[in-house]
Amino acid sequence: MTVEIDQSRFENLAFDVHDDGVWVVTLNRPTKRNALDLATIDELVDFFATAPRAGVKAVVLAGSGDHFCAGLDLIEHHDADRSPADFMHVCLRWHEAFNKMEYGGVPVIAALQGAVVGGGLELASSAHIRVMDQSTYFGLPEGQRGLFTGGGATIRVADLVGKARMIDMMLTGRVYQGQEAVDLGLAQYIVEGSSMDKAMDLARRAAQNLPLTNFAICSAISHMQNMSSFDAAYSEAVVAGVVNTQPAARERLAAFADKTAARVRPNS
Ligand code: 1HE
Repeated sequence: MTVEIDQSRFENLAFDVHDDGVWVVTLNRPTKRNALDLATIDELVDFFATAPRAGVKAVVLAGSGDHFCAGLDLIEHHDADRSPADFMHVCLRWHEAFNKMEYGGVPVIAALQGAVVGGGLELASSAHIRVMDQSTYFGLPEGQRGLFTGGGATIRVADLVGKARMIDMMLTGRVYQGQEAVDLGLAQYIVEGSSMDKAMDLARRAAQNLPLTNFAICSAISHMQNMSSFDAAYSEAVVAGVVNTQPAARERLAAFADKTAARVRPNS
């Protein structure tokens, strides 16, 4: 069951497809600092709904230009003069996109630079791995704009940094950057050079895992966090029953048994 991703459908996302199944997906509105208008959200829903059935082994999510993403398209929001119901539906569409990322089963590695703010941080926090560089900074400027988060920050950003820090970021406009952002959990990696190079390296490594194993890692763990420990343990057993008996794993287990598989060693 493989479906095709018709790249001609997309205007705000650009794709670079590699032979090893890694897709680089780039938010492509640099003149608007990759602000998320509705059309871009629709394209994210479209891509991430299809990717798990299209043989995409890993995604590197990037932003073109100097900034990853400036969050909600404030100009579109201003001009549309939306009703509460309209904006609720906008938010539900954002949730659909970001849930498809987090729960879709395809590893998503965000390559971050410059501003990762507001809805941009909500987008980044839906990725499984975040890589930042020295220019990257994180903020939730909603408070200063007279707005509130609507793309899942109350769940995902609070999960990464804790409730108190998220409230401080929103109340005071506090920005995090550098090693401190990594120490807080906003990113897992910080690099001196390009976040893209490191993200590609991580994506290539993840793409070598069996797809069903990656599916479990990039779907089941998030689902299980939403369950009681009792139900999560049960679900873990069911998922492990399926994943750990997959025929494709036998070769890897045999390689361990005959001592040809790499051993786990400390970093040199
Ligand atoms: C935008 C947006 C945007 C830039 N919507 N158009 N997000 C924010 O509050 C962040 C708002 N943006 C910024 O603080 C800055 O633009 C940046 C730090 C991201 C970049 O600064 P800079 O100096 O490189 O760019 P700029 O000169 O501010 O903007 C360049 C252009 O991008 C300009 O358009 P132009 O047509 O006048 O050239 C800006 O209008 C445009 N632009 N950011 C629309 N966000 C589901 S709820 C989520 C709620 C939120 O995300 S609230 C947080 C919104």
